[in-house]
Amino acid sequence: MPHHLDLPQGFRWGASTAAYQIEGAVDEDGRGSSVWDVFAARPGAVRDGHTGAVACDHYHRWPEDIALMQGLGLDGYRFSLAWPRIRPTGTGPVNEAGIAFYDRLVDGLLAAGITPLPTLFHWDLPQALEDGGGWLDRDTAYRFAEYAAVAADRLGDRVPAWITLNEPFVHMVYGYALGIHAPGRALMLDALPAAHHQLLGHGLAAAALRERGLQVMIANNLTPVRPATDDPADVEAATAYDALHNRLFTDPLLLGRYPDLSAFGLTEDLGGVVRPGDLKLISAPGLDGLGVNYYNPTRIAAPADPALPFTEAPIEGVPRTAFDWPVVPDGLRELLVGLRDRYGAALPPITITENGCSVADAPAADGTVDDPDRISYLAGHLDAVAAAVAEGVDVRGYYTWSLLDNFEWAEGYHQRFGLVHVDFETQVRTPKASYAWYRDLIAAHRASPGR
Ligand code: PNW
Repeated sequence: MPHHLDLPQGFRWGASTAAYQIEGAVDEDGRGSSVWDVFAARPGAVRDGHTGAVACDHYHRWPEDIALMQGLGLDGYRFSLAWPRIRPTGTGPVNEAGIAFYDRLVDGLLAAGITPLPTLFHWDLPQALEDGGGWLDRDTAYRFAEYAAVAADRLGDRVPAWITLNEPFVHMVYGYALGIHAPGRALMLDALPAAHHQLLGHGLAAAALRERGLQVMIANNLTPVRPATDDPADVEAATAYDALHNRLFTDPLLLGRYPDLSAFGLTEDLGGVVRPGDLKLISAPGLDGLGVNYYNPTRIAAPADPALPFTEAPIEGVPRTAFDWPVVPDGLRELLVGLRDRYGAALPPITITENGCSVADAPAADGTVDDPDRISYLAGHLDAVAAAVAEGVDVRGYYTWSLLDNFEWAEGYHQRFGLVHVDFETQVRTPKASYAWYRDLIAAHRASPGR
């Protein structure tokens, strides 16, 4: 039975991926080295020493992957451009062979009736820029805008809407504060300049896209934050965490100012990093859409250790994914309604740009891959989107993470998020039960939209 969803006519159905997680071909056609190539080569950085050197070999198998998207009946496909393919050292000449790959991909998508939705930066910074300080260095924001202009000049005739950054929060925290992701720096709160410089890069790139008549979005990792108890110390800690995870990356874009980060000992100018005029550059281009990546809510308690003003508390009594992330579909409704309540008229239309779960999928003896846990995860979260829409939130589309099992960063190939199983020995793709379920859901919604 196809699941019935009360979502608007014209709601856009999609799937998401990212360059380093699927492309492979890291040394082909003039691609430069990225921070992820270097980080993954460090002993102990990625589980079992996995790297993205081959990944899903999408660089060569993209026609087969587009056929899989077509089989789903997708309206849109969110992927990312590898900056080191387009401008290998981040500053030098443009690499035509790298652009040619995205030309082929975009043309292939359009021929299949699928709208391309590229992300300009999904964490694979050219290593040459990292050697100069990466996102801790203000210049990286200007280099990002130059690269955005090149990509827009070459692909903008066929690509209407663009996402500048993927999850600047996760990139700052995992990449620069904790060192779990590339570039592997563990600076704790000294990572904050990476937040501002990514946002500045967004603002400068957004202006370049706008000048070329293109639409601009950003994909933020957002989470509803719940205090562990109603004890005022827990509530205060939850407010501090919300400012760091959510508002730090959304207030500057929509309200033109940073949230109060005094709980972290930070001044309004983030210790002198924010220069006069920056917030105008960040907010002035405006956003045509806010991309929301949602996986789970966050529960926060008063600090156990005084170095940080919060501590994360476990969410009990709910199912967990193979990644051990709690499954709380209503958290997505709560998040969407909370965004509308917080930002009101300043909130642009929302697209869910990632949502999905890791399941320990393996083909059965007959070759099929049954993933009921993923189907129930997706069904529950789509119901939550429909519930938010019923409460008046303007949500325009849903892109599931992910089309394919892929290189899951520090977890290597151990976490499988795909609607399509990938055998990383043979590169054989096998659509899972969730693939057929999503295909049928999209078809049923098109045949009878809810509102
Ligand atoms: C996102 N967390 O990353 C990324 O955009 C994807 O590239 C990634 O594959 C996907 O989610 C699944 O992990 C996240 O710990 C990484 O809260 C970590 C977290 C959230 C998102």
